[in-house]
Amino acid sequence: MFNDKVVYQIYPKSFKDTNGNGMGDLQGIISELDYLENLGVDILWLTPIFISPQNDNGYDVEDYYKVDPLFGTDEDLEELIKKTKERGMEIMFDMVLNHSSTAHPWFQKALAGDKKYQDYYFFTKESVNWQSKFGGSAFEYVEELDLYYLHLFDKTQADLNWANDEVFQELCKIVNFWLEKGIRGFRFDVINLISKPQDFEDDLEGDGRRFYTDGRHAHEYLHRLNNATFGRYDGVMTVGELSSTSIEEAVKYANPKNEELGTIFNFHHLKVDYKNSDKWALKDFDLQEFKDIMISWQLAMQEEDTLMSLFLNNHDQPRAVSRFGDDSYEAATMLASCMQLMRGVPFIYQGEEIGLPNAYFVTIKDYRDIESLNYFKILKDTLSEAEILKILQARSRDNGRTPMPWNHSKNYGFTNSNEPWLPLSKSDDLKTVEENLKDSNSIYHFYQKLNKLRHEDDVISKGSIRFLNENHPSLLVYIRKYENKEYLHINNFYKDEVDYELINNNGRIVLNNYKRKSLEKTFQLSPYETLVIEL
Ligand code: TEU
Repeated sequence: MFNDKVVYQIYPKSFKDTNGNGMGDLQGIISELDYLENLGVDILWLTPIFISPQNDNGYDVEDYYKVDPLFGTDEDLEELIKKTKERGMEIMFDMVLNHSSTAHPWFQKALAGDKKYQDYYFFTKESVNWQSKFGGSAFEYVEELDLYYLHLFDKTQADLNWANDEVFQELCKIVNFWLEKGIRGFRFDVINLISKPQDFEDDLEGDGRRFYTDGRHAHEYLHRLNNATFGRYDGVMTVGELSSTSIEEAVKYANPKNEELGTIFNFHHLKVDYKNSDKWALKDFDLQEFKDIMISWQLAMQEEDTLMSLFLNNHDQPRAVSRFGDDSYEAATMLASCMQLMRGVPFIYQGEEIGLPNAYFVTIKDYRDIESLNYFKILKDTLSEAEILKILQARSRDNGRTPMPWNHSKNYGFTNSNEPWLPLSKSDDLKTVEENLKDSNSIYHFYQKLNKLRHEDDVISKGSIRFLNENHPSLLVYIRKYENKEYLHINNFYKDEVDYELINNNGRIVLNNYKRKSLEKTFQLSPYETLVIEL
């Protein structure tokens, strides 16, 4: 089980540039292994570093066996794996097996008319009305073939046909290749979308997702993948990214008895600021909805003895500290404490540990993300440019992708190049890594404490969870318990102070983001305060 481990997600492009091309690279990661080790993380998840046209920043893979020269060489990767292991950490790879780039030789052969390779994908005579997740139709017409092919994401990301056993064997070969190279973790991209019907029909109720989300054979494919690859090794941590799934399905993917995945990512709790479920319509976040989702997922996972991942940030999300907080130390630490100390496996996304805020870009020229650029065009039909820019400021995936600010030298020490691939955050509140390391009360040092608790305290790693004050308008409160030790965990999600009454005030303060030294039976929680008490 991985309940005492912490995963740190690296977005290599934005981590640290050492070769001056304006993009982070593997040597940049190697140069900061001390930083990561001192933070106290166990597994480093790297978003895809394979050869790719980079239309979707590496989630469009052209060669699953080779490092993209943008990030360095195969030797750099070997050095990284070796040096990571020397520090007692492991590398987790991001496997994009639902689709390949259209630049992949398989797809190129399919385009050239080779029937064998057309069966690697979904080529059809007619298209149906399914929508791509990045906007527009999910089918692209190929004139030379007079056929359409399916792409649930960008048109350069063609969906692979897992029902074809040759495809399945090729995918197993890739995973086994990396296991032999020493990779001991895998994050499987949109892995609940791998089973599609063989005949497509129009979706008269929605965008098509009900036909391919958690499809008929998804569990079976994953079970077979597990048994043919990572399940043959000890200690491989896996996490499956699940798109639009349900609790019932998620619990099955993560149940160790089913031999599918170690843990899962679901996103329900990160849609509580979507107006009518529309990502591109702004709304303040709804704490009650957030709580209801967290409570039901935590309890369902606990009931089946399965693990969920604990996260508010990743490379597809705006920064939680800006989204659910006010970019302050208090908000960053409360959000971290509230999430990370629940039951499951915590994931930290690069920059989160220094409270890195959103990008705050004011012009479309600063954006690079394919989804943001597509929606900029799509939304123009109904909204003014100023309105769209406001939406992108809140919702663009580039908010989470701005480069790491290491120090106050040129480009915050991220690159020597005059042109970082994506501008750095324009926030005035930004604190660099250097500033965080110097200040013993920084967000970084708070994350260190959280990681230590995860590693050393059985209540956090093994304890059960139950929730209190479930309908309180501003607090999220829970109890973790292991054997006869109990922690009460109180989190104030807003700026207003809140009264709270304890049953007794004899408890010990385990963690707090203010300088609270003692407890009173009735007291006031400060703005964004987090408080953990051993009862
Ligand atoms: O994301 C899958 C996914 O559906 C989303 O998180 C998506 O980016 C969001 O819903 C758009 O609003 C994964 C990767 O994490 C993402 O970076 C890739 O772009 C995507 O798969 C395709 O490989």
